[in-house]
Amino acid sequence: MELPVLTPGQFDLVYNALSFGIAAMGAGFIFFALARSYVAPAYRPALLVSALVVAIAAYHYVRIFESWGSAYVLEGGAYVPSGEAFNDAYRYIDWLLTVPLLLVEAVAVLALARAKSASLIARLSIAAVLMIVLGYPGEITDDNTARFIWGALSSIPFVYILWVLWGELGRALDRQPPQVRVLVRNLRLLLLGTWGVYPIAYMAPFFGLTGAGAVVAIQLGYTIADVLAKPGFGLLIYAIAREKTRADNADPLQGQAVPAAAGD
Ligand SMILES: *C/C=C(C)/C=C/C=C(C)/C=C/C1=C(C)CCCC1(C)C
Repeated sequence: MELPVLTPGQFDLVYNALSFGIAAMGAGFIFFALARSYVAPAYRPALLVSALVVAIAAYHYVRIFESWGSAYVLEGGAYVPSGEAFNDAYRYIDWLLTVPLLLVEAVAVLALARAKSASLIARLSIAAVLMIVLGYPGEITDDNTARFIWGALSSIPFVYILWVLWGELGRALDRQPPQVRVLVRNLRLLLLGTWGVYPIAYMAPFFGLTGAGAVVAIQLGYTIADVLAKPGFGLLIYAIAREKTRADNADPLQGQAVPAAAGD
């Protein structure tokens, strides 16, 4: 999209949101890397994937932040395009890598048989790649008709992913211990609630927002959704892993305390 002139308030809003994105992803990485030792070994791969997701996102947020800063110069009290492009591709490349990993996390909580998990991950990942690849041409065009058509095409795999995950997570509810059930239910709502923000932010130009308003709404929407869908989602996965560890009666903290006491 062609960059509009921004007021300092509009420029700073996106600048600060992107900066917050870096902090949230970076802190998430440290948390998930350290939290691994608080869950049973069976649940560690899910936390490792959470750590990977936020590490990839932290890197891309640094690049988006830099790109935003160099796309504008302050001139006579307004932020005007510097002539350097704002690179939206960082976001889409980030999604291409992190969305399939988030799907792996979601499927991991389902605790399905290995073959069923693998085929589910494969189908959902193909749909995720289609969703992102079809959304990109619409994201970078100034033509609203083209934006609408690409967005509609991208929504087909999007609806498929949410439909399949909603159903699978629902069926998984019955297999969970009672304390875990409410967390899986929340995970399902978080998934729907946060993934739903992306197409809404994408459609900002159709809600009467033009120029500066649309650019700011899109960047804010994607950043807030990313923080909830990556570190936020990871935290809920961690909570589920903790509960399951307790339910399996294999709390690694107790496990560590027992041999130490016995050795004294
Ligand atoms: C961490 C990043 C995540 C979870 C990204 C999710 C992205 C989407 C669900 C994007 C969906 C889109 C549509 C459904 C239509 C318009 C184009 C997209 C790509 C914004």
